[in-house]
Amino acid sequence: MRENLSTWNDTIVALATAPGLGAIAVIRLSGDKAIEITASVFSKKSILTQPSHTVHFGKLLNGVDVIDEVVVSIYRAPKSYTGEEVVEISCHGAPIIQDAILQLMVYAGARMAKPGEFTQRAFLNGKLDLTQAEAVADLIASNTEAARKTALHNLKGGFSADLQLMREKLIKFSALIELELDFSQEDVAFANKKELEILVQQLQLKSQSLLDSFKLGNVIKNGVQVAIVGKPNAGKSTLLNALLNENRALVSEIAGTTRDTVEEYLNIQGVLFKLIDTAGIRSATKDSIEQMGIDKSKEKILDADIVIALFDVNDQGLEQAATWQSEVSADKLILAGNKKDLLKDKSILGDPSLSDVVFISAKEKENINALENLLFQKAVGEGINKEGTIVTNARHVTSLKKLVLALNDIETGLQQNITGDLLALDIRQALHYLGTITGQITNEDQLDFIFSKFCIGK
Ligand SMILES: Nc1nc2c(ncn2[C@@H]2O[C@H](COP(=O)(O)OP(=O)(O)OP(=O)(O)O)[C@@H](O)[C@H]2O)c(=O)[nH]1
Ligand SMILES: [Mg+2]
Repeated sequence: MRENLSTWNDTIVALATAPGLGAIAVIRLSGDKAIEITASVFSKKSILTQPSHTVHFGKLLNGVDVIDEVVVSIYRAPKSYTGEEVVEISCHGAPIIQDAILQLMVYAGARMAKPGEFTQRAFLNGKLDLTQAEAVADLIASNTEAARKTALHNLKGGFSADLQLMREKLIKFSALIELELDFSQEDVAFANKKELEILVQQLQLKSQSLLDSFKLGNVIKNGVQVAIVGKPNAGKSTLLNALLNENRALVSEIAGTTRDTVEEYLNIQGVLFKLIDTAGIRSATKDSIEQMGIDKSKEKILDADIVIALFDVNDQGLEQAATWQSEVSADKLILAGNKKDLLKDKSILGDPSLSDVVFISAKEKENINALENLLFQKAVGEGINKEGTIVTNARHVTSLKKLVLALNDIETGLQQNITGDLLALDIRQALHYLGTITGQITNEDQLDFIFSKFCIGK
């Protein structure tokens, strides 16, 4: 498959920096003719014979027209990002210059690169495996510290290393069992079935823990949806403003102020939370617009990863807390008792049936930190500080799930003492799914799909 795909011998070109005005822009070429093409429009000295990892100042010429004064960096194959001949041209950052140079390169024989094509070539040339290539996209898209760290861990091969070790051990067993099949007349046993059983159990544990890490991985990569819900006037919009530290949502003493949902992002300790302020929920309203808001709030409760059920502690706090506990599952519910500054009878704060409640004053910004910590704990737990790999990619989850099933088949087979040829089939199946994750086994459509999500120039 790789041989087939790497027959793309076009030289590609793209803008590597963000489009638009900047002090400097970088245009990158990769392919057999990258240096040749650049040399044909570069003046002052010939870069054709220059060694790898060198930079050269000169002019880019369209005939006799000077397009720009540029710095050209040369990376010779295989010591480059893509593993091919690579040239990076740093030019002045005007969009008109960027366009002129791209056109010049296409005229001189390069082709515009597709999204992710540089990284795809790096993968096809064995510079990166698939999980590492995917981590490049994640790294570029990362918008929090936690997302950056996880992507970097995977880019350095953290995820692949875990899987590669498993794969090698399994390949060894597969080889031994196939050897047994060759000698089947002679009744010899090369593979130790007990050892295989132990390996399969270790693999099951490992894949399961990788699968479990996806809940956290998803949080890190995509953020956490938090719906702030409660009765009208509970102080939901005031709480949103307190968490954001700005007056984002309209606050008033009139019940039913918020009609449409208001959404804003909050970064807590490197994890992104999408806070959604909703319309207050009351059982009966004649106002049809308010009713639409209420229906939307109920939808948000279903969609949210975490629900902050906010109630006024001065208004039947015990009853309200109990209602929320019966309506929202405990794993996503945070109960917040608001307006504690107005409490006349403070005994409610020590009430054992309200031990799960965080008491706050949104208006006075009291205990907002405790609520933030609770949000972080609920979404992430201790996971983020743990060593090890966190799966963030839905494609990997699908393959891991299939891997777990294949491993279960091997285990059952071993218990039922099935014949070597059937066992070998099951092992091959498990190896297949392991291979699809790191990209040893893949198909062209899938690769195109993965790389099409990259940005152009990477
Ligand atoms: N004393 C006190 N007043 C608060 C507190 N939080 C909110 N309020 C007041 O309660 C009133 C309602 O606040 P909002 O934030 O608009 O309430 P809401 O839950 O968004 O209301 P709706 O959008 O109508 O559903 C306002 O007058 C706020 O100033 C608090 O902690 N203490
Ligand atoms: Mg409101």
